[in-house]
Amino acid sequence: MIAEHIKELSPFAAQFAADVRAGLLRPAQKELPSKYLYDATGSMLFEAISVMPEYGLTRADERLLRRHAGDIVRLLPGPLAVSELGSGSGKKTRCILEALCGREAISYYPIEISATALASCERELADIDCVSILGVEREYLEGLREVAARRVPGAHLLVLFLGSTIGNFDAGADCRFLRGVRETLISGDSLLLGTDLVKPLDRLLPAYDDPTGVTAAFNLNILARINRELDADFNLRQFEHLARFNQRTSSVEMHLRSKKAQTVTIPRAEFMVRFVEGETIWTESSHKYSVSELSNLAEASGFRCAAQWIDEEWKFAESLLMAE
Ligand code: AVJ
Repeated sequence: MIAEHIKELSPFAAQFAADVRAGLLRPAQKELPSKYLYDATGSMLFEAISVMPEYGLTRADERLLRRHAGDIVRLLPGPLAVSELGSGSGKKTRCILEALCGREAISYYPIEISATALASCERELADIDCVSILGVEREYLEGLREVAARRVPGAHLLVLFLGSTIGNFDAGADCRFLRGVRETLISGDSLLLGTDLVKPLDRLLPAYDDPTGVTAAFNLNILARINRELDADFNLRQFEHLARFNQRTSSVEMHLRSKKAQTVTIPRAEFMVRFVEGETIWTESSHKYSVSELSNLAEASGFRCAAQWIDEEWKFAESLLMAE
């Protein structure tokens, strides 16, 4: 019986099952990897979050790139190829690509594990004349190595890592990841890094707990996904969304709190899990950086911060890091 459940799973589902099992059977704080928030439904809910009035992050990122695209590309001598970690909606990338188009034809390599996301980014940016889009369906670093291997001699690479996605890595993993990026680059290549900054809690918390409940839906969807893909019986009405700021790590944490004592069965991952009343599953951390922390991070990962732009309306930084 047990073996049968395993046999039916695709490699992706088997990994999902193993990760869910490991996270929910932890003896202390239960957790789920935040990357599983982004299935088709989760990605659409995130797009909805990004237009909520309380969530200033995406608009700040877009504003900075719209205002400073010209300044950014002026600091980067051509010829240049552009690669992006996570293809995003394409809206932010457009500013950079259009600014570059003024001077040269550009190859753009979005790197993304989701084929759907890649396809929609390609559709979104297809109308820009001087850009050829070459999607890479891989994990970030693996994809970047592939892009670097296709480098034309003499050309430099501009890597985009926008939206403060780096803030979702565990503490320390952000620096390790940037080192990994640096290792695929050569001197003179660059990384444009978008990061959300520390700000007062009365602005930060509503951004992760909007009154319309879109963020709650985004968070709860991870349980719905486990129900759909692993046949589990989570009763979503018996869990509630929780956002809190962890001062020690300077991160907004999202949790799902069990409203009562309950047991959930997850057949395709072959386990049952008990929750006591009030117990939480930690589903995401969103780190909020300080400016000095960013310069340390750049230096510790082998980059030099050549320029930085900060949005004053919603503290957010665009840092142009040069590979030394
Ligand atoms: C994907 C990094 C932009 O951490 O703010 C939004 C995801 N989570 N609301 C973030 C998210 C809850 C988000 N980023």
